[in-house]
Amino acid sequence: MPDIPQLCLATLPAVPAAVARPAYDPRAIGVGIFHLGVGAFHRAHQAVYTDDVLARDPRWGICGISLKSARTIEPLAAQDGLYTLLTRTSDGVTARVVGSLREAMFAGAARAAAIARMADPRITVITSTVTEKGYCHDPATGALNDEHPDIAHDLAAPDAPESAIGIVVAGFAARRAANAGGITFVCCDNLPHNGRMVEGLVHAFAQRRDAALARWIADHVTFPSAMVDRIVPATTPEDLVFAQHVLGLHDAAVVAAEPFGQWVIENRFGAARPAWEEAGAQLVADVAPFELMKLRLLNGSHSTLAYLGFLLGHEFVWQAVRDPLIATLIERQMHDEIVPTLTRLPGVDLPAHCRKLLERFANPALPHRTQQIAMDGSQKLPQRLLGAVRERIAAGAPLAHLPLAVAGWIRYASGSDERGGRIDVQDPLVGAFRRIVDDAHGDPGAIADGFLDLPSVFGADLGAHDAFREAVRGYVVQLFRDGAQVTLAHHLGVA
Ligand code: CS2
Repeated sequence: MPDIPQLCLATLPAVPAAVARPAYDPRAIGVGIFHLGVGAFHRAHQAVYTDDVLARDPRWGICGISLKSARTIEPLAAQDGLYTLLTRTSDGVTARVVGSLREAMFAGAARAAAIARMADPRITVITSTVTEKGYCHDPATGALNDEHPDIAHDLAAPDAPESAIGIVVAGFAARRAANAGGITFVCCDNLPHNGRMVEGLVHAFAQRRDAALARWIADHVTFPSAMVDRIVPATTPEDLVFAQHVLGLHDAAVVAAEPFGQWVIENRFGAARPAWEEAGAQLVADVAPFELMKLRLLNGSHSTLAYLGFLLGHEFVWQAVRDPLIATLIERQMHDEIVPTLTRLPGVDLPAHCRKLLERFANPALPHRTQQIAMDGSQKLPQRLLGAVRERIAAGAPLAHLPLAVAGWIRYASGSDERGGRIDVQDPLVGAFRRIVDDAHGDPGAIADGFLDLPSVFGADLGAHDAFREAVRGYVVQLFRDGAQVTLAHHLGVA
C-alpha cells in the first residue's frame, strides 16, 4: 500500500475542494487564546467557533495544552495543529479542516514553556475543557479539595504544578511578574456556575500560595460562566478511515460531532476577546438559566439513560433512546421533575427543546457509548440530577423518577452487570465504591446505604433525607433483585 501523506500545513493545499478549509492562512495568524485540555470536545466546539472568527480577525489562534497525556498532542504537533471535524447525521457526513490550534504542548514535557506562554500580553483569554474531575473540587460543595493529591502536590511545589488550577495560578504569577495585563478565564466544562466556581478554586489556591498574587488575580482576571453544548463522542477507527478517504491524507487527530452546537457566555471579559458572537455564540448578562437547562435536561437525561441503558444491554445512546422504557422514563423525568425547576427563557419552548434533545440522542450516525457518559458519575451527578432533587425537596414537590436515575448510577457503579460480568467503572471514587461493595457482602440495601453516605456526592443534606434515601434504596434493591427491565416496566406502569 502506498504511503498516504499526513495532513499538515505543507499538504493542506492538496485537500479536495469538497472539504472546507481554513478561510485564512494559518501561518499568518497570532496566538491570543491559551487552552487547557485539547480533547475531542474542545476541537469540535470552541476551536471551531474560533476558526470561524479567524477569517476576520487574525489575533485569536489557540495555544492548546494537554495536562495528562502526550497522546493527544503528538498527532496535533505532527500535523501543525490541523485536524478534520466530521459532522455526522443520518443523511451523511461533512468534513472540514480546522486551523485555529496553532500551538500544542504536553504540560508534562513542557511545563515551564506552557506557564510562560500565559505571560504573553497578546494572550488575553484562557479557556478550559479538562472534564469535571480536572478541577480537583468537592463535587457537592464546589470547594477546592485540599486533599486531592494533585492539589497537595502543587501547593508544595507551586513552580512545578500538575493540576489545571495549579498551572493557571502559576501562569497568573508569571503574568503578574511580566506586567502583561488583565486576562479572562472561560471555563467550558459542564459544571454549575462554572465561572464562579473556578474563580473560587483559583482564589483558594492562590491565597494559600501568596496573598499578594491572590489580590493581583482579583484585580486582573475575570471568570465568566459559560454553557457549552455539542455531542462529541470519542473518535472511532471508522472516523479515521472516513477522513482519510475524503481528504486523501492521513489525519490522526480527527473528531466527529453532531451538527448542533451552542455556546452561551457571560459577558464579563476584562480584556480583549474574539468576537465569538459572529460565529454564533451568545453573549448574555446571566448564563445561569441556560446552564441549568443544559445540565439538567441534556446531561441529566444523558446520565440517566447511560446507567439504566447500559444495564439493559445498550452499547450506544441511540440504541438506549430507541428503547421505549428508556425513552418514556427520560421524557417523564424531563417534563415532570426537571422542567418545573427551570427558569423560563425568552424564545425557548421547553417542550420543543425536550423533543429536540431526544432527536439529538437518537442520531444513529453518532456511536456515543453509554459507557463513555457513565464515567466519572461521582463528579457529574450533583449538577445533573441532585440539584433538581434538592430544589424539589425544598419546594415540597414529589420525587418520582430522579431516585430511580440515582439508583441506576449506584447499581452500575457497584461494578457488576446483570449477567454477572465485571463493569469497567471509571471514576475518581472507584476505590471507595469497591470498599462499599466489599463491606456490603452482597446486601443491596447496604450497598445503597454506602453510596448514599458519600458526602462529596450527596452532601450532608441529601444522604440524611429519609424519604429520598428510602426511595433510592428501594430502587437499588429492586434493580439488583429484578433487573433493569422489570424495574423500569414496573416503575412506568407498563408491566
Ligand atoms: C455527556 C456530555 O459525556 C457526558 O457525560 O453527557 O459530554 C454531553 O455529550 C455534552 O455535554 C453535550 O453538550
